[in-house]
Amino acid sequence: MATRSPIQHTARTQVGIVGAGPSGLLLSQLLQLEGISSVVLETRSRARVESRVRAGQLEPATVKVLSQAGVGTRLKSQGLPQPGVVFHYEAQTRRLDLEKLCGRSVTIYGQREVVRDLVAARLSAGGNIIFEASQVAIHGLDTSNPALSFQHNDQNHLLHCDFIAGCDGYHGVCRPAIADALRIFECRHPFGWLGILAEAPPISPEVLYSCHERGLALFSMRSPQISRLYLQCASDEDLHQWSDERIWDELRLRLDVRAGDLTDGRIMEKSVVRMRSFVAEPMQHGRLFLVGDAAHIVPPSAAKGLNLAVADVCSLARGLERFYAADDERLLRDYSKTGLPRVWEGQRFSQWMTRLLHNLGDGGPFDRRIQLAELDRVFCSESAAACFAEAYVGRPMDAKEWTHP
Ligand code: RFL
Repeated sequence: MATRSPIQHTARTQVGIVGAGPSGLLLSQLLQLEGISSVVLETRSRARVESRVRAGQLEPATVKVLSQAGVGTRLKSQGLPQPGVVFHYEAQTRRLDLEKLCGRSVTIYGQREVVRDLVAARLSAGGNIIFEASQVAIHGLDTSNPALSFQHNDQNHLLHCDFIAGCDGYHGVCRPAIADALRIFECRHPFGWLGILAEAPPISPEVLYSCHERGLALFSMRSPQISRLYLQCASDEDLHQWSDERIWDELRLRLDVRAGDLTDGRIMEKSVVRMRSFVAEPMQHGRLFLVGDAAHIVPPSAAKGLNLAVADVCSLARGLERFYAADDERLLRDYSKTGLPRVWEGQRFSQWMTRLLHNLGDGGPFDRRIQLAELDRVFCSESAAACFAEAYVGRPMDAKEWTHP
């Protein structure tokens, strides 16, 4: 065992979960509904986990799973249904009616709220989430009795498990622990997103993508008072170069709105994220399963990351339920094989949206004309629009995959 000082506490659970992001918390919640025990180890504090601003757009399948998991009450009352999506390019504003095109639509509900709902549900059900756990390390993955060691409150702990779920995101420890068994597929994009969360009334009731020659701008509303806005920027953009005034001016320019239409309210959060496309194959090794961002990252252009993570969670929860209920290992054995086609479809569409909406830099006017032709095609061909809507809204739920039908 690689711990430096003697273990002071040992415990046992069926599934050890690393990471209390949406993946780890939802997995723990679904497992509890099946009577399977778990412990969640999280490196950050509860306050930090509950305050991270990230995703906002949930596919109908994700909304359904969260409701089935018992965390749908606030989502139902505060989630903002998005029956359509709006594109602005070359001084035209065009809307796609998602409901009409594919009979389903997406919902805006912040990831922060999803996490808060899940933490509250876990804790009120007596769930064990250990926040501020440090030095998390994995042991015995190739045995039937793997373990997680960690430090908490200056004490060394060892948690024996049947299985380990690596829900610790892109920068976590689980994927590196099996690096030798993985093949990595990666694509870095030469730009990032500068995102703000601001007290500003909506300029559109629906998500609005502006495909501007200066780069993408994206508007979405989080509530009637709060907006989430993004600007394409350099991948290593220096936030200090962006005063609030400069951000609002650039947003107005790219969104093509007048000063009075987009009011520059208080900016509550400001950050730059890099665009990354990444897949680790296979998504499992021995008794470790990689889930969500630990296994794959998509650029946020098509709002797929959290939705893909939820689909992984459901498929793993179902596999674990079959294992414990019927001693049937087949779903667990096939976790990666069944998940990867879904992941690559998410990558395909996210890549397409990324290339469609950003200033690609080196492509010049030729690439721009291709983008405009692609956009026109979506609006001029009903089958292209339907195809877009289906990919954007996500596939309908396959009942076999969810733990709790
Ligand atoms: P997370 O959310 O990164 O959570 C991982 C958790 O693991 C903890 N951790 C550790 N814990 C213990 N020991 C360690 N060694 C650890 N290392 C890390 C971390 O502290 C953290 O709490 O991964 P998870 O749960 O898989 O969730 C994935 C989603 O967060 C992500 O896919 C989405 O945010 C992506 N995304 C979007 N997805 C959507 O479906 N719809 C959207 O609208 C959407 N918008 C976005 C997005 C991502 C964005 N950024 C920040 C890239 C918009 C943006 C700007």
